[in-house]
Amino acid sequence: MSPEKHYRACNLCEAICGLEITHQDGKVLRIIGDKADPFSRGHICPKAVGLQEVYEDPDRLRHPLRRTATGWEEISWDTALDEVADRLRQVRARHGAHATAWYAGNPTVHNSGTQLAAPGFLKALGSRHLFSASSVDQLPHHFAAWQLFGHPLLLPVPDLDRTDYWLILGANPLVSNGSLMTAPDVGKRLQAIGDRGGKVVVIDPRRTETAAHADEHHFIRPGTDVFLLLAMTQVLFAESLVRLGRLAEFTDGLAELQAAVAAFTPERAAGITGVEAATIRRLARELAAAGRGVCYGRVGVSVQEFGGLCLWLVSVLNALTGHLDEPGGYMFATPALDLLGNPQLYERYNRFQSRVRGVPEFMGELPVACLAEEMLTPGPGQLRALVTSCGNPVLSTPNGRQLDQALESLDFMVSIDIYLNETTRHAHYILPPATGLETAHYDVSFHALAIRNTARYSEPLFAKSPAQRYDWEIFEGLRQRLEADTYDPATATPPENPEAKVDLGLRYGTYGKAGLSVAALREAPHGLDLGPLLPRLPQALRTAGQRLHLAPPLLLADLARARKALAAPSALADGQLSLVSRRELRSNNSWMHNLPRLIKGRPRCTLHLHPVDAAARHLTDGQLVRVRSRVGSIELPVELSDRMMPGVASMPHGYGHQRAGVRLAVASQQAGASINDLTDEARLDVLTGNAALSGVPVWVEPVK
Ligand SMILES: Nc1nc2c(c(=O)[nH]1)N[C@H]1C(S)=C(S)[C@@H](COP(=O)(O)OP(=O)(O)OC[C@H]3O[C@@H](n4cnc5c(=O)[nH]c(N)nc54)[C@H](O)[C@@H]3O)O[C@H]1N2
Ligand SMILES: Nc1nc2c(c(=O)[nH]1)N[C@H]1C(S)=C(S)[C@@H](COP(=O)(O)OP(=O)(O)OC[C@H]3O[C@@H](n4cnc5c(=O)[nH]c(N)nc54)[C@H](O)[C@@H]3O)O[C@H]1N2
Ligand code: SF4
Ligand SMILES: [Mo]
Repeated sequence: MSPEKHYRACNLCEAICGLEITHQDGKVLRIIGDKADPFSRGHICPKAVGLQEVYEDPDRLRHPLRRTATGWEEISWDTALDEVADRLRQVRARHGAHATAWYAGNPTVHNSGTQLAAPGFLKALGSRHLFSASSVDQLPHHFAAWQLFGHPLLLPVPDLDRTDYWLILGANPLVSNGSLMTAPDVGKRLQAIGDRGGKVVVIDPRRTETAAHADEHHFIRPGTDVFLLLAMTQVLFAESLVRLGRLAEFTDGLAELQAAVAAFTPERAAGITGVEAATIRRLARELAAAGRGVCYGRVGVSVQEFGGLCLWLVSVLNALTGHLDEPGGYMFATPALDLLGNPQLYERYNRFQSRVRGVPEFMGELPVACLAEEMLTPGPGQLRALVTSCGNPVLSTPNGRQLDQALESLDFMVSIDIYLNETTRHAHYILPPATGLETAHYDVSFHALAIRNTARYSEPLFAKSPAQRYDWEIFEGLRQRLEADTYDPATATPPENPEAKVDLGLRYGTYGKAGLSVAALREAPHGLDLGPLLPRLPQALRTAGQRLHLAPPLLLADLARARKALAAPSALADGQLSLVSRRELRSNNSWMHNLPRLIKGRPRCTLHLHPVDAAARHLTDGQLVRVRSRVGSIELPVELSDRMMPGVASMPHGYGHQRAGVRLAVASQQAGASINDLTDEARLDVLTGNAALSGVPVWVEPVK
């Protein structure tokens, strides 16, 4: 056969770039950006080749594995699904449905098969012990959205292409390619802000790649953004800069908000944040004065002790300056497939608490920072089994070593995953789905978070082998077996293909009347542009009476913690540094380090340290150091960088592959160390349940 071209969306990160893949006889010849994709306009990043590398990776699992006394053995799908379902039933019979936990990792939302089929399986599983990567990531965004707008999935995004002022806190979109903001080619869009005379300001304890392309950058002490945001809010009131505009008609809580922030002045914020009072004041004035402006915060302000307050204040600042729900401001997408469901009041909060620490449930989930203790603490209700899907919590959640040990203590564990890695090595069974180029895909989540309204459907490029199963077939196979007392593959109904759900969602969605469906998207292989973001308030609000709540009681109450922290800042002990994470362009969380073309080059798992902090410890560039925290210690080389704020150290997350039993030939050679052997499961944003991964107090010393 001669070479052919295939068009699909890259599902490796939130930017959902269109790809043009040239292939021949089942082999990928070339991957470039799809210039005809109206959204990504030909942009891709180096990770796009990862799709080919995952497809070809000899370490990627293609058959179900069963653990035996002497090692792993390949078994058939029917045997695997039967035995896994039997084991899950046994745990349920002996210890009850809640004795089995579920952990869903990040690729869940990059994978419509899993996203749409896992809920049916979870219903059949019947456990309330549901955990996910959300509680080491964006739970504070959901919490704030629920409190302000009435639904955790009503997440506003910066309207990048029309803004003239972009204030960024704790995000590095030039490297991450954007998060909770689907915007392929952030670089060009950021450049365009400058070209039209606008301004970009970055607040980050590191002078990041994004900061290097911004007009202004300010260091901030990790975990203190809440005081900067409170002070900016205070300034807006004190200087009569509040302009609610159109929102005034349906907004509540302005007076309560004003009273609540009154004491948080820029002068008080300056001491704790390290950002000068005059700068804080000026930033508030600039945001207020911007014709089209937006304040945006992401992982850095979410994974900290005041994540919920930070994300609330980000929306508050946009609302008070007239930028919420306005072009160029903080807007809501109008997705073709809307996950919000029926318009009942959202009440999934604190319906139950975790057994050991008593932390409230939110969105049907418990904080993953509590997962290990629920396994290790004996007593009624102790977790006995675990199902993981698309996740590597041993490397991605706080105090990963503790979880590593806890997994060994389980009666049963099954992982739905494509690799034998740091987490799945503890499983009794691994069920590997077909993935990436072998699957059909619709970005259920990311079209809803995109800075333009768009829709795109991807067909599989290569057929999966007959020996493989799709993720949705695995979930449906387990669901049927758990639901039926006797399961007979001969008479069972065939599993429902998620394509039918996508199609239904599209046809009943906003653009359904105009003919949008899976069939229509198949006719548009480069994706459809459905236009710029449109104002959606108050109609989109899910609060009682469709009111916008600027001063929700749960958040106002949480300010007590901030007041306490301001009165008695938790200073670092003598010699301690504050540890934060960073991302790198050629890596993706923990799971793309086995791909030769991406991992090649000099080792990237290094500790960045300001020269002043290095000198104080007599450290030279490249030297091996030991980093210690309350929970553990790791070793890695140090890299001096004046891009770091003095007193702050940074390293990437997702490394630490040199562990017995992993089957990652390439990653094991560039193993690195895991930052989450240092992060502390006790550090939590107690309001939202999100782990406080940022600002971990650590000691750094030379390895003798
Ligand atoms: N200290 C620190 N910790 C962090 C972060 C940080 O910044 N600092 N970031 C946090 C964030 S934002 C996140 S999202 C989490 C991520 O945490 P996790 O989601 O737990 O970790 P990932 O590394 O994304 O693991 C993805 C897993 O999915 C598997 N996988 C890949 N594709 C597929 C597929 O198609 N199907 C299936 N079934 N499996 C697949 C991979 O093999 C891998 O095991 O980490 C968090 N942890
Ligand atoms: N190349 C690549 N792309 C990715 C990923 C990846 O691993 N690699 N992961 C994907 C995932 S799962 C996600 S969630 C997104 C995340 O996307 P982003 O939110 O853009 O994440 P980061 O690049 O980690 O940027 C977070 C920034 O916060 C800063 N920071 C840390 N602590 C604080 C603090 O207390 N205050 C402030 N103001 N800043 C702080 C860090 O220095 C860092 O620069 O990226 C996604 N895209
Ligand atoms: S930016 Fe994200 S979506 Fe685009 S090519 Fe890179 S990994 Fe894929
Ligand atoms: Mo994430």
